[in-house]
Amino acid sequence: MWLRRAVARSQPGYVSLKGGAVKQVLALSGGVGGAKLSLGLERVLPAGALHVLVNTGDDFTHLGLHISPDIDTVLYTLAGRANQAQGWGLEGESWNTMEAMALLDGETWFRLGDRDIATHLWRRSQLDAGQDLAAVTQDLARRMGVKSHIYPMCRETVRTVVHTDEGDLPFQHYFVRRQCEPRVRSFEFEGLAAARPDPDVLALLASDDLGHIVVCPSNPFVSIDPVLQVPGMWQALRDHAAPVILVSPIVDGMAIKGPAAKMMAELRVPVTAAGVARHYAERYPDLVDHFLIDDSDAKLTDEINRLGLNAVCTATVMTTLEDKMRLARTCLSLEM
Ligand code: FO1
Repeated sequence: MWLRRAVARSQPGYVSLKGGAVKQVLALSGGVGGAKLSLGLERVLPAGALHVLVNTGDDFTHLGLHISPDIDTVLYTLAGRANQAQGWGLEGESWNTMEAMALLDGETWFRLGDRDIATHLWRRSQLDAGQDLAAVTQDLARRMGVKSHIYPMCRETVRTVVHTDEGDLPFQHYFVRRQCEPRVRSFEFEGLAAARPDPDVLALLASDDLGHIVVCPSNPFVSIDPVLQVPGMWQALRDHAAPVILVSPIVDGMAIKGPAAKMMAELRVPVTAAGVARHYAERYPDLVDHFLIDDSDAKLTDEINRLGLNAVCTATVMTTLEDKMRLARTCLSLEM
């Protein structure tokens, strides 16, 4: 026990308040939904106690730049600079570069704002200088004044490929260029077999200072599956003593944001919170302890409980900061 604590205290994520150990929280996140709950968690926790593990399957190289959409959505949200109406990018953005690109007849289907481009240029320069994505992300967070710890799901390159009725599409070509129009057959996470969980995240999981693991209401198939399927990751989460709490991204048969409902229908998964619960229960046995569903889905409680998850009804739709903090407190009130 002493040795494990000593190891934990040497990790960057260790936080001490008034000499005592403060429990750390690990959140798994994709883009918008994950960033919203991460913000709620950050606001109710002591500074530095939140660790966010973020999907990088959506990353790609575009116009020579390394784009990490989900990492940037989490970073910008926690920095208080996210364009909330748009759901990605920075607030107060201008588009001069894209307009100039259009005059060159260059690629403008993936819109990079002038300020956002600074992030991508900086990331590219640091990667070219030999830093890995985890170090670059940590540095970006520090420069943006973010106190929480943000980790890419792995340091290796993993790319989501969407198998559709019209052939295989790289994720952003499916999502942005084709506006999720082609019918999905399945997803593949290229490079995943060679990926490893981030060593800092493994160190956190090896410590008993981790109090809760929260799977945010992000898309199960393209945001959370890539994170959990980094070899060894979901088993390490399952084997930790901390409770795993998952918030359903489907409320009353609809996705709060994004194409999750359309994907589920095309994959022939029932478009309900119970359909989401079954996906996790079957693919990751014994991982999830508590499954948070919206009050409007209370009728699904028995069905979800029968899958071995403890269904908890609460208000899961996050519109205001208060909603985000309330949901965060509910997550953190749950024990094994
Ligand atoms: N999403 C869009 O729908 N259209 C865009 O032009 C677009 C540009 C973009 C630029 C930077 C960035 O970090 C994200 C951007 N996104 C855009 C969002 C992003 O592609 C997706 O929302 C995520 O990959 C899904 O989580």
